[in-house]
Amino acid sequence: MTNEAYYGAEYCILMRQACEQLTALVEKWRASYVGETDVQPIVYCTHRIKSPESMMRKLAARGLPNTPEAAKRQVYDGVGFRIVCAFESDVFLIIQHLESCGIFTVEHKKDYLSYPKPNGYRSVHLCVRMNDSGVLAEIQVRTIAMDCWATLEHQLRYKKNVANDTLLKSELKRCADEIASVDLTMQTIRELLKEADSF
Ligand code: 0O2
Repeated sequence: MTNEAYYGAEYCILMRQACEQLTALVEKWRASYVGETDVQPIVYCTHRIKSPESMMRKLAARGLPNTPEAAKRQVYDGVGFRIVCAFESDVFLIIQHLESCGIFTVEHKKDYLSYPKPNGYRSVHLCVRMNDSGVLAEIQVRTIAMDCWATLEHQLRYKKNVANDTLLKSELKRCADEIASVDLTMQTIRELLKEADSF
């Protein structure tokens, strides 16, 4: 089924507009950071509109009515926008910018960076409502290292029934912990270089 057939053509336009507004916001920040800091905080962004099949699975899993209306009113990540940052401190910097940008209202915040999920997943999610259209969106902000883990983990096992799961889970968790340690070391190296620069 196409997005238009499921969400409706008009709503699809609003969803795409939300992606464009978020992209423009990020591009504005990227342009204003050039030359100001040591490393560009935002490495890249991606966005997607959740496929009808994936949305229907989520509605069913949450026990919500299997209707496009429920999808539009009760699920935030119909529009998913991801911002991938260089360092952990950049994640919190970008979250601060997002919270005060004025183009949407933050309705929930999930800080899996300060409080990682048991499987090792680390990101900050803002569940937002666009101020002009009322469209719901989920903005995920994470480091480039964690994005690498999350992308592979998503393909390998997230929400899949896999044989030999205990070993897989613990190996993926070990990788997530190693990545968290790399993020911390990179952050420390950055601070040391900044200090050296300021002498
Ligand atoms: P997709 O294919 O990315 O769209 P949920 O747990 O999804 O039922 P909720 O409230 O939407 O409920 O959860 P949350 O925590 O905000 O997660 C929403 C999205 O975050 C997920 O979307 C994933 O993109 C990402 N995410 C959350 N936890 C994990 C994880 O453990 N591993 C990975 N790789 N990604 C995660 P969807 O709809 O599940 O999937």
